[in-house]
Amino acid sequence: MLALPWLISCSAEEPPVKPNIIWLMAEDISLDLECYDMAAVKTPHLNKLAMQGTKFENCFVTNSICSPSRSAMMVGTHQFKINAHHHRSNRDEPLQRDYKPFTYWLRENGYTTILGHHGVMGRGRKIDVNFKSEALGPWDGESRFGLFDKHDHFEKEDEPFFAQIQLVVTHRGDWWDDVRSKSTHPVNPDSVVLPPYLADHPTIRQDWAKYLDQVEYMDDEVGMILQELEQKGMRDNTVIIFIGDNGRCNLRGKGYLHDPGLHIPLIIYDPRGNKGTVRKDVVAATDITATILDYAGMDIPGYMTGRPIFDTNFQREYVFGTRDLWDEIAEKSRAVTSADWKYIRNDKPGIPFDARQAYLEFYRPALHVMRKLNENGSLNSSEQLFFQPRKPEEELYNLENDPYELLNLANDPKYTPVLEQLRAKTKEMEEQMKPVSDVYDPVKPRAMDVLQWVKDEKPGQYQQMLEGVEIGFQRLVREYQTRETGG
Ligand SMILES: [Ca+2]
Repeated sequence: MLALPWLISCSAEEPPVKPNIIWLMAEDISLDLECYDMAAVKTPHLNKLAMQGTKFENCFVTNSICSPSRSAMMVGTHQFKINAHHHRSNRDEPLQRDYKPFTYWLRENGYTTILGHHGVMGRGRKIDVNFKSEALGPWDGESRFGLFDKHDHFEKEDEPFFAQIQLVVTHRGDWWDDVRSKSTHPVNPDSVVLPPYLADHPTIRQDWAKYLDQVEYMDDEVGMILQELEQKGMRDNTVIIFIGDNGRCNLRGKGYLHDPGLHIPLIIYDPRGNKGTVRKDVVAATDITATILDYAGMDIPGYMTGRPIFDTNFQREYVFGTRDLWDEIAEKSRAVTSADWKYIRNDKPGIPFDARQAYLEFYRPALHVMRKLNENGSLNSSEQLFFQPRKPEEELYNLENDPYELLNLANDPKYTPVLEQLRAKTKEMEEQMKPVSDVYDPVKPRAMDVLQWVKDEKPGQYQQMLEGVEIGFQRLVREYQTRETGG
């Protein structure tokens, strides 16, 4: 057995040395890494981390878009319970008494908490939670709402430290073409393997390849951070957690309770051991929060719905997923996922999967291509699933036989007992997670106005978008705002 410095320093009299903890959060990715068998992508740094650590094959977020999912992880409690389930809502409302961001507890226990990194794209400082918060400063939950102590740099004097670093590159943005054009090994669109619910079309292959280019860029950023740890002599006392904040931004992914929306990569590297372990049990993203407090040697607060993953008593049968408001689409869907089954209840079946949400019109080239193919009658039955005029009221999938969730068994009498069990489980979890408050204060999305403006004022670019070209949402927002202010 390797003698690690922090183990040597432990004796019966001394408390164990607290490890540094780095939480890397990649935006909008499903299991799209080489170590999860995604074709055509190379992720050597994350492959190595998985080989030296623990790779989780069944980790699920509790909501498939940024802010509700991140709110849940920040508190370690399901976003529904803390009334943070509506995207970009309630930003002026403090968390209810007794609930605290987990960084509060880390700070109470001697950790320096750090947000961002000096070397990653955009500095990795995104927070995006649906309760009153500030990036830096103290927290008391009443007049002070700071989540972290400092930005961008971890140093010896910060030890033990916790750093949360956002890896934004995989989020759709105007930089995607640039990243691809500068890649010395751009992903070959002919080598990608598309899921069966996407049409095999050159534009869709190109978009998929471009997405994988971003994943490779992100992997390089992980490599850079690992190198910095090595150089600073922190590699042997730093736990590294890698996760996606929600699934990939494509059909059935981000925004949906289907597998690509909820199912995320999770790799935990602990220099003390567990090397090369693969775990297939079900884990919720909120469990990561509890695991971090566990690493810090702390008890888990009673309000947390997450549980420490490495506790010998850890056992989770289901992850409860919800999808509620996102911009102008006020959805209401609930799901439970086990290792073998997925059940989804769609309380608003009249809102189709293709809900024509303004923001997403800019950011899903496959959607525009497939809408046209659908109008021409050129989609097969798996590809058509997304374009049904209504959602099914209930969906039931056998994940073992049908990992792409193509065959809805909800109306198959053979599976009625499973359906009834999971339906009841969903209701039970919804009751358990009943929100502690009913404040509802959403932010008005600007994408609707920008989309209308592009239609009216930039018909050429709008037309391009309908052909599957990403026309640059962020640039257009800036232009629209400049026009609005007349400056
Ligand atoms: Ca995200």
